[in-house]
Amino acid sequence: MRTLVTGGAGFIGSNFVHLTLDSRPDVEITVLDALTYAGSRASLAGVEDRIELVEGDIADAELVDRLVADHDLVVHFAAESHNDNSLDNPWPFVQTNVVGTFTLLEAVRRHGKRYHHISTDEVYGDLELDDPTRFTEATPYNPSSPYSSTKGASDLLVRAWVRSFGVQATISNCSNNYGPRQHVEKFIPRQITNVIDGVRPKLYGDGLNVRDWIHVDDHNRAVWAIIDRGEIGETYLIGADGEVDNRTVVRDILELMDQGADDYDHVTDRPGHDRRYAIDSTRLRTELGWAPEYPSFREGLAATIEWYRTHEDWWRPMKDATERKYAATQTVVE
Ligand code: NAD
Ligand code: TDX
Repeated sequence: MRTLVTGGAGFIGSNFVHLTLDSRPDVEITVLDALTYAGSRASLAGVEDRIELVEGDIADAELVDRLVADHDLVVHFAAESHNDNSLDNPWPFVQTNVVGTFTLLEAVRRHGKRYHHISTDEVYGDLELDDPTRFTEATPYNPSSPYSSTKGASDLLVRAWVRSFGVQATISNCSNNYGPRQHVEKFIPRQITNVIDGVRPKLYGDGLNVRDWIHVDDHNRAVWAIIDRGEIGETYLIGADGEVDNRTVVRDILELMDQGADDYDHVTDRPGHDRRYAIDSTRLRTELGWAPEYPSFREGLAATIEWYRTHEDWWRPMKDATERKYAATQTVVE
């Protein structure tokens, strides 16, 4: 199966490429990636000779048309993905997440190709800490940030292209991923690399916000389950029952890295900061037989810390610029 992976040089997309090459000998991969600040050839180290890497923009209609025509399946990971950046400058989020997705959909419509759309639980907005409900496929869209609203817009385009034009698409909305090759702007890698550098972890606001963590390989195995066995036109939520508050994550990282559990700082909160995300993945589990393979968040976290300890060459080039950017807007608060 000839598969076009957009965003395959980013965090989740590159892990998808590695996992697929390890487990699916029937799949040939082309990566389409603009190699923005978030994408790097280094994330595809070791598999360069087994894939084709096309450096280009998903909003380039001519390029996308040519590539889609030549593949059986498109798995669409490419996005502007960081909430903090979307608050600073929303335009690239509209361009890549909305116009880029539109461009891909038009190409798969013209050529009649299978399309899987990667999205996020953030399209559903947030939950109160004491709300007993979790997000399901039926939860109404209610995004908070420029990032999540552009992802929601892209999901709605996919639904409309299925209904109006019969495009052969599926959608997945996943919770927060962690694992190797995640950019150091994101919460977990930022704190691990801070600790390696002797810098105290930075917790936004009161630190009681909850995220529902899943290992990136469990996410990507679910993506394959949906491509293999999912129903066309349907949406599947992906989550591993991994709700943890941010303060606990920081304390776990400090303990696993032999530091005092209270050696962190509170910094300026993110404007509009979503309080809690929580996924009910019953549909994926019962209809498609998926289950997470990582035994626990803490074990996955320990393995992730080990990856950053042994791959400083991968993250060091992006660390200083990332922290300089944060320093411009975040200060330590009591
Ligand atoms: P990332 O920022 O690490 O990677 C994004 C990749 O897309 C990069 O390689 C970048 O170069 C590429 N890209 C950006 N703009 C492009 C463009 N215009 N044309 C071509 N390539 C472009 O993001 P990620 O965390 O790997 O997220 C991947 C997908 O998964 C996104 O769609 C995101 O919304 C979704 N998602 C992420 C999470 C998470 O926790 N990280 C959770 C759920 C869903
Ligand atoms: O330094 C930090 N300190 C901190 O307390 C950073 C970078 C983040 N945080 C908090 C904010 C969030 O409550 O940690 C939590 C996680 O933050 P991010 O890593 O920025 O992720 P989030 O905003 O939850 O969004 C992520 O999950 C859903 C991904 O970035 C999205 O692409 C995905 O859709």
